[in-house]
Amino acid sequence: MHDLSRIAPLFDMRADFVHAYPYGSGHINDTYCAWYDLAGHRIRYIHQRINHKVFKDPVALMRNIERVTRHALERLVEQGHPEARRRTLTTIPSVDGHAWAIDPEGNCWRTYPFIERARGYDEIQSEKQAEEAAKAFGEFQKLAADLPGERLLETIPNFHHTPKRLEALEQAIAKADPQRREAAKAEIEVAFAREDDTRRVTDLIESGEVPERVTHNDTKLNNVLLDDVTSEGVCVIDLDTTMPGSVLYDFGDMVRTACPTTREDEVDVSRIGLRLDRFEALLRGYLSSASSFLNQTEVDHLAFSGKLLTLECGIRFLTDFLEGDVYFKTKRPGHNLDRCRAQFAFLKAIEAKLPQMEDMVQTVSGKVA
Ligand code: ADP
Ligand code: GN1
Ligand code: MG
Repeated sequence: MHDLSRIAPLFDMRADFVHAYPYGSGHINDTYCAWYDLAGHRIRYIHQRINHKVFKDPVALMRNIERVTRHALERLVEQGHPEARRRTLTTIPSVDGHAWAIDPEGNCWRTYPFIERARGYDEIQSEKQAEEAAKAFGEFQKLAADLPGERLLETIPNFHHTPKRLEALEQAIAKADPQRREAAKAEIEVAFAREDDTRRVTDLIESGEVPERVTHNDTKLNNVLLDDVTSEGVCVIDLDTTMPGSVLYDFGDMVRTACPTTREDEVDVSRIGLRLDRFEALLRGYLSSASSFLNQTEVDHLAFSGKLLTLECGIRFLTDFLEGDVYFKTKRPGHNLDRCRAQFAFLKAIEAKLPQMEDMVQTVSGKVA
């Protein structure tokens, strides 16, 4: 917990700090909602400490974010969007004119206007939400596609290189505390039994069949804010991993987070299933905004991408459990192992329904084309 009254003066807020409290359920950064007084009116902002253990160069990361958010705002204004500033993150400058500020302890902070009348969901509630979220992520990719200038910095190299994630698991197993290794025996087997799957998309990228594009790379459902009234995707947030990637990583993570019947860390794995209606809704939403730029190989791997990203995320939770919970924020002992078990239960649910998912891709993409 940080003292936000010491962070507020680092930014050009033009309003008086009132109070702040930890906000949201992200696993990486320290996020605070901060209320300010502006001539008797209360307005709120998001102050965020960037996790510099995860993101080694926060200032370079902020340069990526500045480029992406400026470009998005320019496009929205050009299109005459009535709510342009609610449709993209915009950064509030620091007192010395940067999109970030460094506190006396060396932490890197940023500030965003709070997007009102919208929220992100840890657990999906309706088909409509799936459709709107996927449409918004597709629109984000479309917008990022014509980002001018040099290639974006890779804020985490090989972030979705699944074979390398499996290698990292292998190394973690070798170094792990024996009790943890024993507790995770069954999950380790699940991961290594799917070694071939881990290579499928990286092989397609290497052969050029799947192109590199600017993608979000962390498209979990709570990283898009949906309008409180209409459920429309208002604003894509959490842009730390927006960098060169594959659309399959983005679509796959939507499947991982919008199609299970439970939360990401459900302990009762017997409750974990796959909602095909939600998968179909994701396809409808995503293809409505992305079909104009996807190639056939990308479309043909949309169902598989859900399996891949679920496997990869399970591997990452498992690795973190074996390494002693050093990456993802956890709320209880064994939390990362629970998350891994939930991912692997969902993985099996996908495997059981993959042929139906493949059929849906062909039907929905045929209708959209
Ligand atoms: P993390 O990388 O830790 O997931 P996020 O950037 O996703 O951090 O922020 C954590 C949570 O804070 C989000 O899930 C969302 O609920 C909330 N949040 C972040 N930015 C905003 C914003 N500009 N307006 C409203 N809520 C926000
Ligand atoms: C993290 O930052 P957040 O909570 O939106 C992670 C994602 C994982 C996700 C699992 C930078 O996302 O890659 O899929 O947790 N982000 C980073 O819930 O590692
Ligand atoms: Mg997040």
